[in-house]
Formats: sequence, C-alpha cells, structure tokens
Amino acid sequence: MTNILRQPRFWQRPVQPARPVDLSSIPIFRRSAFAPDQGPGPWLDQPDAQARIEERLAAGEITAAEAQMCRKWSRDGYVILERFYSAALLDRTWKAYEDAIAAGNAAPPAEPVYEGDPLPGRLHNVHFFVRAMDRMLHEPRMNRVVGLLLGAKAMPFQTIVGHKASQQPAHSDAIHMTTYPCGYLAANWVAFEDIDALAGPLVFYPGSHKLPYVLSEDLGIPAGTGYERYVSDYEPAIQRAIAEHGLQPEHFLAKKGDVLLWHANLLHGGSRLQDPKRSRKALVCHFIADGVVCYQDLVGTLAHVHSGENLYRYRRFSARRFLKRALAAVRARS
Ligand SMILES: O=C(O)CCC(=O)C(=O)O
Ligand SMILES: [Fe+2]
Repeated sequence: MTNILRQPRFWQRPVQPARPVDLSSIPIFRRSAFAPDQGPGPWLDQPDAQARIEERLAAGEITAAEAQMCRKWSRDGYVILERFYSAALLDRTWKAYEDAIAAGNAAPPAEPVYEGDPLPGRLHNVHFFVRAMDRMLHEPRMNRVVGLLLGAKAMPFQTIVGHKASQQPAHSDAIHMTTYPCGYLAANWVAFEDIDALAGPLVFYPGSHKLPYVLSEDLGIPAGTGYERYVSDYEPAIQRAIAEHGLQPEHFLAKKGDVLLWHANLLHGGSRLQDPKRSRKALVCHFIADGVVCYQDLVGTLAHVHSGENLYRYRRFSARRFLKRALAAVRARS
C-alpha cells in the first residue's frame, strides 16, 4: 500500500525519450541533429487521447473537471482558467516586481511605444529576481494543471513579464523553445489586470496546434542562422499557414486573475495596441517537461543558454537548503 502511495502519478514523472540523447555529440541543435523523434509524445497529442482521458477519469486518476480541461486541450490547444489567482495575490506580486525595479534589482528594457511612455518593455526570466513571481510559478495547483496537460512532470523554464502589449506577430513557441521529444512545452499567461480589446490582448488560433510543427529546416533556413531569417521567412510562413487553413483568431479578453494556457504548437501573438496609453500587465511562463531537451532551433543552441542565465541551473531559494549548508559549514569548521 505504502509503495503504491509513493509511486509518482503519471503527471509527476519525467519524460524518458525512446532514444536517449548525448548532448555533447551535437554541435548545432536543430531537428536533424537528433535521431528521428520516436517520442513518447504528450498523451493529449495522441490519436486516442479522448479514449485515454475517459480511461483516466474512470480510474479516478483525474477529476471530471480535469477531464473536461484535457478534452479541450487536445481538441483546441488551449484552456482558460478563470480567476485562477486572487486579486490580492496578484497585487502583492506585482508590487514586489515594481519594488524590484525601483530598487534596481530588476531592469526591464526601455521600449517606448510613444514619446514619454512611462511603461518599460518586457523582462525575461523575472523569477530569478523576484521571489513572489517565482512562488506563483511553482504554485502546486498550477503545477498539477501543466503536469496533467503534458502528461509529465512540468518545470517552469523561461518567463516574461510585461507592463504593456507586445504586438508580437503570430508564432508557435516551438521555434523559440523546441523540445526533444517534440511537444513538451506549455505556456501560461497570467493577467494581472482586466484586459480589453484596446490594450493589445493576446491573440491565438484555436486548433492550430494540430498543424505540422514549422522549424528552420522546413523553411530552408541554414543551420545556426539566428533571428535574421525569423522576420523574413518564419513570420510570413506562419501568416500563410493562417490564411491557407482559414484559422480564426480569438482574443484573450482576460479578467484579472484569469490564465490562458497554450500548447507548444498553438499559434499566438500579441494583437495591435489600439490605445497606446493602455497597460497590459501580465506574466507568462513557458514550462517544459522534466527529462526533455529544450533547444532553439533557429539559433542552434540549447535554449537555456540564450537568455544569459542558465535556466536549467536555476534553483529556487530554499530556507531549508540554506540552513543545511550553513550548518554543514559550521560543522566543517569546528
Ligand atoms: O504576451 C504576448 O503578447 C505574447 C507572448 C508570447 O508569445 C510568449 O510569451 O510566448
Ligand atoms: Fe510565444
């Protein structure tokens, strides 16, 4: 009995690639550098996903509400969790971020939208600097949701916090953070305030996650080219795919505390900011599954080295670990 209880559940286990990877043997990270991807792919991307959801529901592994969420994810590539975070928590957390900026501990770039724009641009990997944001990402309820959707243990990987619209053209996050095995990324976008159509809300294309993944080799982009060809080749290719498949955009007109989660391959971006004075406070976290490789197909490097911080090496502050180390140091000295 105790043994059964100790077994990690399906959403708490790392992914074990069918073909293990020797990272040191790969000079440039892009799809063809890996042996053909034999998975295992995320359970909700499998052709029998609907049947597997029903099985897990019948076995009591997931609740009826979770089964509903999984069905939607599999079909549409996104889910919305209404009022997932409380207004009080969001206010406290945002204040911690603003305080960190004021104290010089977090330095978002200046990206003025108009002359005299007081709002800074987007900051990557804020969880390194602001403990309150880190805590939100590791919130056990969110961890369970992302774990269920990926069918594996989820780890917060890369984060972006922003005060205002990004106006970023449509893309799949798989071009920025490509996983091997494929598909083990999910993003959550947390609204820190109500967001209306004028504020440049997030735009996404339901069902687009089922289209083939578009990576640099599919577009004839040479290895390690970097981001030059992103604008000239990748973004137009995505616009063509949207037109060819008649994909219809939806906008995330979020209420404060709502969360949108999207699939690794769901096309999305930031819509046009119609009132430049509007803020659009949000935190997005890209989670990956434990055990997968995450690389940047366009750049040809492992994804964690790109942001100037080793995202894999990121370790949360732990008072317990801190005390243990301090104690060990004292013991070593005496
Ligand atoms: O916030 C946005 O407008 C887009 C964000 C995005 O594409 C991302 O974080 O992956
Ligand atoms: Fe994105």
